[in-house]
Amino acid sequence: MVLRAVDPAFSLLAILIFSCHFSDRTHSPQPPVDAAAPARGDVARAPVCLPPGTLRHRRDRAQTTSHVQAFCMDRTLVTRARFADFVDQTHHRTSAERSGFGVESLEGFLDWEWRRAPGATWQRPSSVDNADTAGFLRDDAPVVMVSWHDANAYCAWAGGRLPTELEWEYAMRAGANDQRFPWGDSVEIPGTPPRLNRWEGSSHAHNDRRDGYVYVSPVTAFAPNRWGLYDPVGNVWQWTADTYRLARDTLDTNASQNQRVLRGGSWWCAACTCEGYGLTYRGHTDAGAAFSNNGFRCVYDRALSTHE
Ligand SMILES: [Ca+2]
Repeated sequence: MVLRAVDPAFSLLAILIFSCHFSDRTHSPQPPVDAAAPARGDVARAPVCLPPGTLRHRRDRAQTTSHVQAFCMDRTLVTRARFADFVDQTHHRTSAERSGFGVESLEGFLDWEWRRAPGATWQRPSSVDNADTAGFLRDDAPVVMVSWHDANAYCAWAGGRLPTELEWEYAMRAGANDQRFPWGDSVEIPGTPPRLNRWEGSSHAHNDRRDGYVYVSPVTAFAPNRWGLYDPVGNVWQWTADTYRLARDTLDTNASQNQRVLRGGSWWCAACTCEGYGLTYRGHTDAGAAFSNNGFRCVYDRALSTHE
């Protein structure tokens, strides 16, 4: 069942606020190293190990250079199949299961409209069943309706942690300095296949389906970036470890311990709303919130053998 009106008390929570940070980057040029060669059909289980490097980036009108230590990162977003393994072994109860609802947006809603979906969980993220929402239920779909707390618990179980914003951007840029997307500054390259899963259409009343997906897409549906990481942007927002601050790198009285940063944009992001997909945008929401367009991947401080 879906509430038929926007819950005003929840609207602020439901809307991700985006700010643009067009950055000036320099990266270590060394190629990444596979932690383990992926077996056929098992690409999601093989993390990629990235070299150390530096990012020279602009934040809040100031330019700074940050050093990034070597780390390994999940090649793909965490899938429903992997999250199911975690739940089977730990009996973890997600934030949505505890609260009794998730938050969703569906084709036909108004732009920026999100609604509580009572009973929605990572296992059944959508309140409606149709050919498009069936994509949420694939084993190789990214897990959604997971809070920041759920993502942290999963990554700890997997022997890792959530990436910092710096690590996330370093990995997803893969050396693409001063670009809005890993492949350039334009979201589309004429004559080539779509590069990411985003919302296509003049509004959320109708999706043009040009990239093939209204909601989530399988985690290897689109080409990876040059370091072999899939869905560097688009598909689902990715939780990071960082607390959201209006002015990053500064002390800020608006900082909230409950607001965590997400990066990358999602299937819901569109030219008619936020254009949040891309390398320069930041999203943020409550650490306990579970949305149908939020997911995550983990990083590891050393090469590891993934869970079997
Ligand atoms: Ca799409």
